[in-house]
Amino acid sequence: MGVGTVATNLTKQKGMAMLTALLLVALATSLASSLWYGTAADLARVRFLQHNYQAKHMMYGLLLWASDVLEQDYENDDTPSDGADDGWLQGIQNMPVEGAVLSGRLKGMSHCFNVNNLWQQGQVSDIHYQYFLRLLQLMKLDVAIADQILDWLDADQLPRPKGAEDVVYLGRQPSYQTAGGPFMHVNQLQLLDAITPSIFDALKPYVCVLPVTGLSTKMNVNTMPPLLLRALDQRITVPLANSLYQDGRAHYNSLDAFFQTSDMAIITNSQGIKEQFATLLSVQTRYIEAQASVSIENSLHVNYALLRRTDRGASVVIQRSQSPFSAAER
Ligand SMILES: [Ca+2]
Ligand SMILES: [Ca+2]
Repeated sequence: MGVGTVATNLTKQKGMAMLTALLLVALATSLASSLWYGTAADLARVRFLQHNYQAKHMMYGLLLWASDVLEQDYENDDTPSDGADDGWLQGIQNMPVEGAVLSGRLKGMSHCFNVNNLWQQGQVSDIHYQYFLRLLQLMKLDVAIADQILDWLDADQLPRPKGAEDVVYLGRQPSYQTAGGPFMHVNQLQLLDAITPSIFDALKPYVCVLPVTGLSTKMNVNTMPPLLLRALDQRITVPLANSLYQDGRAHYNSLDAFFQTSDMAIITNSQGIKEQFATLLSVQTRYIEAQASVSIENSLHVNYALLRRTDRGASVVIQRSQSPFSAAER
């Protein structure tokens, strides 16, 4: 073996040692970074879950607060009634609590016509149907909308004269079927054959979707817009509706007070009108949308709840959602 061969072998061995060392360093670095990443990801996950849990309980707290505020509102009232001037509409903004910032807002849902009222206990509610037809006529909209809503609500597959059942919607891409039961969200009205995007935009300030549990829901005369007041009776003119609405500041303590206001007295003195109106109207806001926002570090948690008030004013949560119950803004 010559000197040259020994030197070459030594160089090779050094090279191998260097390569092994580099590989070990690379492996150690990769292990360390994977451990660090794993730990950081675990920490982020734990923090996320902790924030979610904290936010959920803070939201429950906000809803309990809302129920208290709503109960106090009726306690302080001899004849409980709600208007746009009610204190509970103010909500709370940016209240700091234990590392979080809370905001809560309540929005009345009794200013609008609940389309689920059209079908009650297996039949058409004629008072609500006639009311809705008058509203559609005032808005110069196709009365087919009423029949199509009824076909969506009723359990059969027999289309009404201007209605639409599954056969119409199964031909769509993608296809879908009628519910054969109540609407769950006002945005579902867009699924009806007669409701185009522009018709839905026109309708959405005046209609809503609320559960009907044996009793129909009522509209609050203190918060109904003039157009919905006009739909009550063809004798209610634009000036009369505007004077009843009082630029949104109306606050009648009872339906009798509303019936006796200005020219309404002439209309409500007709036989049976008060009883008919009382089926549709009240002076209270019994359904309320609550929006709760909890901001923790850099995460924002927003949730919605639909509240129903009891006779005493306190509220119970009947639905929860990640999105509003009122129609989405375009
Ligand atoms: Ca049907
Ligand atoms: Ca039908």
